[in-house]
Amino acid sequence: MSKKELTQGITAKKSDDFSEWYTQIIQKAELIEYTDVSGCLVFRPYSYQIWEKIQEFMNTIMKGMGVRNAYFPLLIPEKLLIKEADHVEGFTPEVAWVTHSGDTELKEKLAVRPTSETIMYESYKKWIRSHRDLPLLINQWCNIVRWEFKNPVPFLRTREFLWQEGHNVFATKSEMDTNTRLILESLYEKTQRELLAIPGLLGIKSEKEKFAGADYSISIENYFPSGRAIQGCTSHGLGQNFSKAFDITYIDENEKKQFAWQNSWGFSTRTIGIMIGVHSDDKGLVLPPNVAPTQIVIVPILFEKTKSETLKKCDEIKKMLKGYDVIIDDRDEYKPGYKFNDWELKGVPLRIEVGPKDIEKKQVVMSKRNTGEKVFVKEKDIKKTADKLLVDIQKELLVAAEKQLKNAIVKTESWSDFKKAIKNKKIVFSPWCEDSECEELIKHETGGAKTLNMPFDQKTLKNKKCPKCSKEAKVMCYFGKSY
Ligand code: 86X
Repeated sequence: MSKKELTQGITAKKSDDFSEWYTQIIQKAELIEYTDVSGCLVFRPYSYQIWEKIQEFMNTIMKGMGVRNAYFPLLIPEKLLIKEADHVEGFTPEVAWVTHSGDTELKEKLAVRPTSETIMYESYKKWIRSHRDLPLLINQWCNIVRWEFKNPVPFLRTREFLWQEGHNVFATKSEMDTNTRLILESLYEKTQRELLAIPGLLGIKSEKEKFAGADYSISIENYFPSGRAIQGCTSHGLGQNFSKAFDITYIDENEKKQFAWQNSWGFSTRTIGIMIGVHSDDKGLVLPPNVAPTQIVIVPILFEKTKSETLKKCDEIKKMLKGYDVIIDDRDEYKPGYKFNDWELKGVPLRIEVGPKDIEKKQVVMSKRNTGEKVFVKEKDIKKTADKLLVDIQKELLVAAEKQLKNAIVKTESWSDFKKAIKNKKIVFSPWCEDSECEELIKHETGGAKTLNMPFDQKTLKNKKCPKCSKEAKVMCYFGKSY
């Protein structure tokens, strides 16, 4: 995209044509480039920097939990992939295969990893002997390929994507259960809220929506302002399903052989897309300071006579702002107004304007990307004020996103309101019978609303009926059309 096109900014409105707005934003903010392969997209440096911030944040937490990073091969032999049959079932059309080297057919075709349970557990069975080898806590950062046929949406649904997949092994069920939940709350929810300023709904997936290879799956469901729910990330209690298929056993304190207890958990580049959709506006991207590759841009107001003095002042200010990533936009070929638009499009949280008049008055102008609010700041207060404003922006984005999520949820016990809410692109929170057939009917009669998850803390329901089948409700559950 040329510099000139960039000045045009986003021409679609988020509220009128969300999909066009999203498509423009990811390209004009230089996050994504399309390729000739549908569903395979380029992460340009600006979006990859965001991914690196996520990696850094998550690596720090994982390290604190005793999780170590490793890397397993991309290609998985067919026999291995189908060893735990449940987990592949329904997915097989999505597997991409390597069948040839040059013109020669391979003896056994190799799957491009759609997830790495099988290849990792083939190693785990060799590494685990005694209870002293447990827990085994391993994560890998890698790319994944799933040849989906639904229409791709950048970040949200692509055929190749980046993620971390964690695969932990424990001696007991209770350790596994505790850890599966810990990952969701202390790793994923923390990353979403504290780094990306996005709220979510935590809970357990229905039998129908859980990972087939797992005993249970728990998830964070997010709201995407196109009017759909989206599963942000998941943590699966695998029980002993894989340890039995892969013979992952250990000798316990009583010299008895036991099958190990496992979980697996994943967080992907999908969450970058959710963050973009949740915070950004008609001027472009809005990035939370904690994840923004650049927190502050200094824009000098340049005149021929005062140019060197102004630039010198900008350098001084940059030095005051140690600890932040700061850019001085000293490009000669653009006017300040153009630069303002450009950095607004890029979502830089804080802008500092420095002109000759400001220098005379020993002040600068600071402007918050999220609200557009401008404040005059005395030179001596620059660092202190920037600190405060960036903390404020981070908080304000989460508060606004929480409001957005809350407004998207309709609590109801009536079937007609249920259907109306789904039609109005809401998430429904409703009592439910937990019956899979009823779940299927709900999906059918609402044009595709699925169960999202069921909150962990359930109050006992008294005399509540399932709005669809009128049977006694067992749980409160979130429903919605989702990606
Ligand atoms: C499910 C389960 C799990 C580790 C996660 O959700 C987080 C990180 N893995 C992934 N899943 C599959 O097992 C799967 C398998 C095949 Cl063969 C496939 F083609 C697609 C798949 N998609 C999801």
